[in-house]
Amino acid sequence: MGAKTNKEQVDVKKTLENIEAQFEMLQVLNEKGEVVNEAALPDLTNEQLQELMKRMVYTRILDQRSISLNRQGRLGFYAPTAGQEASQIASHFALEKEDFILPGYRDVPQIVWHGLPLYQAFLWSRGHFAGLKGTEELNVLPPQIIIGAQYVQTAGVALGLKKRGKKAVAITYTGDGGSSQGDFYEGINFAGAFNAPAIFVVQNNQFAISTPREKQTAAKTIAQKGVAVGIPSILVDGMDALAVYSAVHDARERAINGEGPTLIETMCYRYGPHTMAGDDPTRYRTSDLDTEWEKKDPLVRFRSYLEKQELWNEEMENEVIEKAKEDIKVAIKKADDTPKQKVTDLMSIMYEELPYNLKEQYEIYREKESK
Ligand SMILES: Cc1ncc(C[n+]2csc(CCOP(=O)(O)OP(=O)(O)O)c2C)c(N)n1
Ligand SMILES: [Mg+2]
Repeated sequence: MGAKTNKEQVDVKKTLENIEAQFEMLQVLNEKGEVVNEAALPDLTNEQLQELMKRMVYTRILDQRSISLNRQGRLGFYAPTAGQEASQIASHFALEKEDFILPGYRDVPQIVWHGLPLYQAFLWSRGHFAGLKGTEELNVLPPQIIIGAQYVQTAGVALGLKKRGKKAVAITYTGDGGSSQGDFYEGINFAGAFNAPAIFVVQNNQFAISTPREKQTAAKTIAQKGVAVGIPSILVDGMDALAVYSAVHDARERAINGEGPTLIETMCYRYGPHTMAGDDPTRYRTSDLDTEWEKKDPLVRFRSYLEKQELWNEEMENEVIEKAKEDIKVAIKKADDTPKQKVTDLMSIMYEELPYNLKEQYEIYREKESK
């Protein structure tokens, strides 16, 4: 019973060799704000470039103020965004109003720039139902706390857009951790199979809370996972606003021209803790790593690119900072002035028709709340 000795071995490892070479990271601006890839330089007017910078500066201030409001007990759930502005704001900048956004919990800035009033974003953070009022008209779905869960829904929304003949896309965001979820694979597979106009963004900030990206997958890049489901995929420098814009803009063009979905991995970093609920990043990240990534800062890089062309200066920056602070002050006041959420509100928002057991409770609370 000797085993065959002359069997030619199939080289099963061959397909994995150098696969990352196909996923060279797209970069347009280097850390000094110099153009390193003319071919990928997006076609944006000076005004558009300035607007993009304004939004990124504004969003950094929004993050700083949100952290401090959270510490004062004036916000509820908050997931810091500093470091991810290019990934979030430049990706959103490539969209149109008719596009649908399916955000994760860290992606509140994108839905604010899509039209959600700031005071509502604050109410959402507090778990107040009015935070999401009117989002249907804005083409925004609620930020999803369940990681990866919006991926399957995005494939569905995109398929709906296709069936209705809309020239629009559904875009979703998750993190590197989210790409380890089953939903991630189902979503990108379904969208590929149905050639749906979806854009799947994985913001790879390299940690899922404290778990480093290397412990989440044996794949060298997350982008390459798109190959398995037959969809175009790209790895982008997520600290480079112009690279992110360019990748999302191209993906959108392909999607609305009937060429289906794209998976985009944005390599980025969050400077702050995972959320404001007690996470301590010094337990799982070194200060050297923080310093290394601060050098790649998306605002610093884009600012120096614009300053070289005299499209940006300190005065403009200060104007945006003041405007952001003022808007935030007004918005938090408006959130404070919004009537408190009642238990009956929660019930009637949750159900189109209350189940019989809740009807009874509803009456009890209605009675209590009327006093
Ligand atoms: C399905 C599911 N499992 C676990 C959690 C708990 N959880 C919340 S955030 C998180 C890490 C997510 O990391 P990543 O996707 O990289 O996003 P990031 O927070 O880094 O932006 C986990 C495990 C969750 N919300 N949902
Ligand atoms: Mg992450």
